[in-house]
Amino acid sequence: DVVPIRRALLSVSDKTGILELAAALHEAGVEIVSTGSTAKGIAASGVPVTEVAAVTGFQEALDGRVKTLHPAIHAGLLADLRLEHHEQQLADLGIAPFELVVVNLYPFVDTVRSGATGDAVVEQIDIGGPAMVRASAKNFANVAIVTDPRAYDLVARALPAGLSLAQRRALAADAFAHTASYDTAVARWFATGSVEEPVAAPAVDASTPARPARTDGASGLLAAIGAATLASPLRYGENAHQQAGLFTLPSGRGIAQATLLHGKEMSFNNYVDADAALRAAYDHDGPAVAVVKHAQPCGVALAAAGAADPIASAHERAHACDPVSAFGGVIAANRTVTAAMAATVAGIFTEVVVAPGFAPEAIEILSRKPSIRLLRLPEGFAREGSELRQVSGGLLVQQPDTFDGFSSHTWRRVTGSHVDDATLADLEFAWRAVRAVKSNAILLAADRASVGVGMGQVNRVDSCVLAVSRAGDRARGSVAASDAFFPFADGPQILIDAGVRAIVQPGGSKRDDEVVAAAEAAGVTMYLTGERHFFH
Ligand code: 93A
Repeated sequence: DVVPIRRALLSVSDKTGILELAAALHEAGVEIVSTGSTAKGIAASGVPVTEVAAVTGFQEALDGRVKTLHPAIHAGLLADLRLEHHEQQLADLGIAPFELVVVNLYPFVDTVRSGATGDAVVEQIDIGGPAMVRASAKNFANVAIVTDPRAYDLVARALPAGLSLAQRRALAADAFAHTASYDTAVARWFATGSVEEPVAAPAVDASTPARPARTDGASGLLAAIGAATLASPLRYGENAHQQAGLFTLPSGRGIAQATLLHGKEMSFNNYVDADAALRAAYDHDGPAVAVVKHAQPCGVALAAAGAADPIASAHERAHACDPVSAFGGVIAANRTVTAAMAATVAGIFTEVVVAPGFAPEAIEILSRKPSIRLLRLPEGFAREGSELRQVSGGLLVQQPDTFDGFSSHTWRRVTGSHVDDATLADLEFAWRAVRAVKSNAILLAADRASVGVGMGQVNRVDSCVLAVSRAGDRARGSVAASDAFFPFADGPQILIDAGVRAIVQPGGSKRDDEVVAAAEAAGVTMYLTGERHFFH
């Protein structure tokens, strides 16, 4: 899949590194075609170069507005040489293909920032450059497109063999991102007279992490944020009067990179909720679904054992946890959405379904609903290696809660008798599921599905009351997980009174004795994990 480079087109405004690259290309026997001042520079450095005008037979015209906009150039960029008739037509036209294109665009943003106005700015709107970039990127099967001088090294090192398909594809992604952000700046200038983004990327000083040893991942993220680009201005933020935008990280493989297969554009709140749902669904290895409202899981479930359609089963069980709250919710699945799951979802008012994939019938069923958004995750979906929260005047950065001590083998049983394997599995499920719930979090589970969730309360008693009331009759015989210790016995007492059989919690409260005694008195089995899962 390596395409050997024989002919390269070089046309750059930012001349950084271009002479070194030209020299390396020449040394590898590559023919160099180039525009005006780029060609002049290369020729002056003693490297042979063919002027674009010699290829097109057409002199640069209209003060350079028309240089490379010519079939003799663009057919050479767009010919798909995997197709015999393309190869034949190119030969008939007497046009040679390019295998490498190096272009960066007129410095539009810098020109605006320098204080230029009116025609001087308009003249800096590059037309031929983006056309070459986009043509070559589209034709990544045959052409390597380089828009960033930092990638010259990669090209030079690949000579004389050329670049692999995967490399060309990655370069094409960068190229389209480059032209997209360029046009975003142009559009913004036309609309507002400025190129500055309405939602500023956080100003970050990544150079001096306070505790380098603990913030390695964090400084990587901070550096990445510096390179974050405005992927799309959102219609508005949390509310209609708030401006907002989605910025993507160059290395991101998350919700921000997901593909909208169907439905209206994603809103700010949709992104927040979908991410929260993924956090919950993707914490489980088996087929799992989470239903989220206002960034809180109102149902998390694994498939029932032996279910014919596991992900449909997981969804049904997650939905059943709290059907009232699930109305207008966001659903995340950690497996491909099947037709059976889609058929159930179609009957429930749902804002977003996000999943690693959708069966064709599932798309057909769900796309009959115009407003539901279907989002496919990028391949290799992963949450960021660091989490970040803005505070006034700064940023808080932490490692995500990826603690993996979920096995009951590491827990300490402090009351009751040994429970059976099914109950242990429920406790392990609940202890895992509760960490996607905002603190104070209490989650009741039965048969590896949540049956009542008490979330986001400012005291643990209210979370217990909420979980129990949401579970209703299902509280009896269920198991409970608490994201942090019980400061008093009043919380667990509510669970016990509702008929909860077993409780898992971190322990570590000053009044653990009282908490344990309440469980002991009721014959409820209690496990201490020694680790908590705050999530605020
Ligand atoms: O004025 S353009 O929009 N028309 C063109 O046909 C064209 N071809 C290349 N701008 C065009 N370019 C741009 O010229 C490239 O994107 C690059 O930024 C610049 C390089 O010109 P030079 O080699 O003369 O410095």
